[in-house]
Amino acid sequence: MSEEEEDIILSELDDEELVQQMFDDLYDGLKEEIEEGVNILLERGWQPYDVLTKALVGGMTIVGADFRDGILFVPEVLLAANAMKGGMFILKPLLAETGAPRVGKMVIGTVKGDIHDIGKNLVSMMMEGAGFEVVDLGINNPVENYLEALESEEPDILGMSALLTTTMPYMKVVIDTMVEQGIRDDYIVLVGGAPLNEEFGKAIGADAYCRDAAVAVETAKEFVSRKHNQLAG
Ligand code: B12
Repeated sequence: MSEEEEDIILSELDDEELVQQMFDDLYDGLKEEIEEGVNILLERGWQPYDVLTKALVGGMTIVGADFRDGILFVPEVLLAANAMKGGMFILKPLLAETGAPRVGKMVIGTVKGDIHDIGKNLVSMMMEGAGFEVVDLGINNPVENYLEALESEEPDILGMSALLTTTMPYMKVVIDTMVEQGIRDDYIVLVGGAPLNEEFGKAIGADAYCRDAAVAVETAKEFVSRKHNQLAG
């Protein structure tokens, strides 16, 4: 084995090198290495949220760019997503461990025709960490799934995720159906996903578009406290 091919020992790298190596490992879809990297950063005292955003989301951004540019294809991106999920699985209980009091309930799901779930899962994790109860409907949800969950779960918030320009208009189908049934104003509707923006959120009648999971938490808290104040007053 030549010098370059020798196995890299992750624990011997400094933080910056390790994060760079994790970008490479995520790119290569190496789940075990990603899990090891996450554990090492945690052992070194990194906050779970920093591991998530700096190492995992940072790595996925690179994957996203190369997917867009036709350098990576679906099978490779699936492996990268799988590696990312391995890391997220370790972080999930830690992010949820903040002991925050229950502040509200959210039903969340990716819309019909769309199977991207990493962003949605991240939002769920961060919301749980902030004290929200989250009911996750998974991917590829037709309007009926959302309506059934709203009725049975009685959440404060409905969250919808879409990563494709072809599936994002489906959010409007869901909101329009809620309007038709006279239940739109009973819920706070938050939408998110890479191709969306604030203007789109307004145009389809959502309460807010959230750029990332941290903004989702802040926005959710704000709307829920506003709602409770209205009810009280
Ligand atoms: C991983 C990935 C995949 C994986 C998904 C694995 C999985 N389990 O999710 C696989 C390989 C399966 C895949 C498949 C496809 N993909 Co894809 N994929 C991606 C990629 C690289 C990363 C997405 C991701 O996970 N990002 C990381 C997370 C953390 O970010 P996020 O999803 O944006 O979420 C954050 C925010 O948006 C927000 N948020 C998200 N959801 C919500 C919801 C709420 C309520 C709130 C408040 C906030 C919020 O908070 C999140 C956390 O901060 C993107 C590239 C990109 N730039 O987004 C392409 C991308 C989305 N995919 C794309 C395409 C074209 C496809 C395919 C059609 C490819 C094909 N030819 O088959 C299929 C579609 C399958 C389908 N029907 O859904 C295109 C979409 C282009 C477009 N204009 O529509 C992109 C943009 C790549 C590109 N540039 O070409 N993909």
